[in-house]
Amino acid sequence: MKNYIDAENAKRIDALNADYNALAEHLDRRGIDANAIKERAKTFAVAVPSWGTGTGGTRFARFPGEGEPRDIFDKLDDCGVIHGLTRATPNVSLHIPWDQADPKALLAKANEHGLGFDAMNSNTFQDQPNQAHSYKFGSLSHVDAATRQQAIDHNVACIEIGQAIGSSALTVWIGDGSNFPGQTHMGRQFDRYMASMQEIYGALPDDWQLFSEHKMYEPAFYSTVVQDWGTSLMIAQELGEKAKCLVDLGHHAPNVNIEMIVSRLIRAGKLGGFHFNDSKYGDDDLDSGTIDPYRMFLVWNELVDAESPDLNLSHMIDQSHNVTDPIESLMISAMEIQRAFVQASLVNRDALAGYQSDNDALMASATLRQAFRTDVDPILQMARFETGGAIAPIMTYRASGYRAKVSETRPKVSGAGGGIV
Ligand SMILES: [Mn+2]
Repeated sequence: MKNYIDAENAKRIDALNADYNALAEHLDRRGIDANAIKERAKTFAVAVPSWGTGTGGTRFARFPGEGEPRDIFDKLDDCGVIHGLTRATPNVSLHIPWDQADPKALLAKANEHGLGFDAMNSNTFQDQPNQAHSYKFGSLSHVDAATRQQAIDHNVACIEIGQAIGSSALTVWIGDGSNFPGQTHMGRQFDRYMASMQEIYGALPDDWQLFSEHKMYEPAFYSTVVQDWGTSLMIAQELGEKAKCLVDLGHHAPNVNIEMIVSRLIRAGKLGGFHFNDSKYGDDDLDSGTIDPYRMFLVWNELVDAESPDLNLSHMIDQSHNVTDPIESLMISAMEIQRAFVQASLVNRDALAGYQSDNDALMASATLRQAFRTDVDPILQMARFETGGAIAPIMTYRASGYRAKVSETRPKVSGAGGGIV
């Protein structure tokens, strides 16, 4: 890939230098040092979900793409391409049992691409072949103790695998809930969930974090055990210091003020991280920044505002790619999330605070929009160029013919997809 990066960058570097200098001059007039922002851009990292490298599906069908990864090792190869081109995705988030493999082999493959491992994800929302107890009616909150124990044991096993590969967090998302009023006793169901989570928390190493991920609905359409950030906060507070809340941008009702949820969780000291994606109607799992980039900017505005050594967040992408090449979608998404981070870094916070004190709503809002409207492409491109990445990742990827090459050794995989969590 390096040869393609060099060749494609050579075509674009003169234009980039001109664009970068023009932007630097513009930012200088606003009192902003472009080089300092560029160095900040280089510190950005978002983890790629292993499951995102394959084509996802809807509730109705999955249409496999060419050269899809056959196993976790192919997925790590694809993640290596994404990071190599964007320099923004140094870590991979694994899903167990989808990515079950010998930890030594996982580490060796990750090292080959200079990748590390982010949060581990447990899976108790579907049954595996030969599983003793079914999750049809729930997992960690199931009425049957043996089923709950099986789900607890699986989460503990995820921690053990994670320890062997250098991960330090476990994300728990469950599909438990109910489809009909009266189907479950909501209070007792939550009690059972908390008791199970206490067991998992007890197995957590000292330097690990446990992320509770809420989701409003689906697959349980009437009631969901961990349905919103209030419940998630309750869980994190009851479990203890190592438990935090994970916010998946798609797991809210349309128009919910997610940036305000972020602000509240920061205040409570309980924000742990994000699953980035975008949506129009529900948990659409569309590419980050494709529907409402301003909302993502406003989320990042809160994060940049609250930046401190104590706020150490896990950023992950969580998307389902149904009609695009997953590598391209993941690259675009990583760059769009990075863009929001950089734009939020341009907000004149002293001016904003002044407008807020003066109740000048118009200028306060305009201050945010000025940062959001700034075209920071040259900063993102230069940050990539200077760290060995591609000025234009998508065009470089296409020029490399990577997908066609891997298609020769990876047969089409049909059947059920997964990964909308
Ligand atoms: Mn998620």
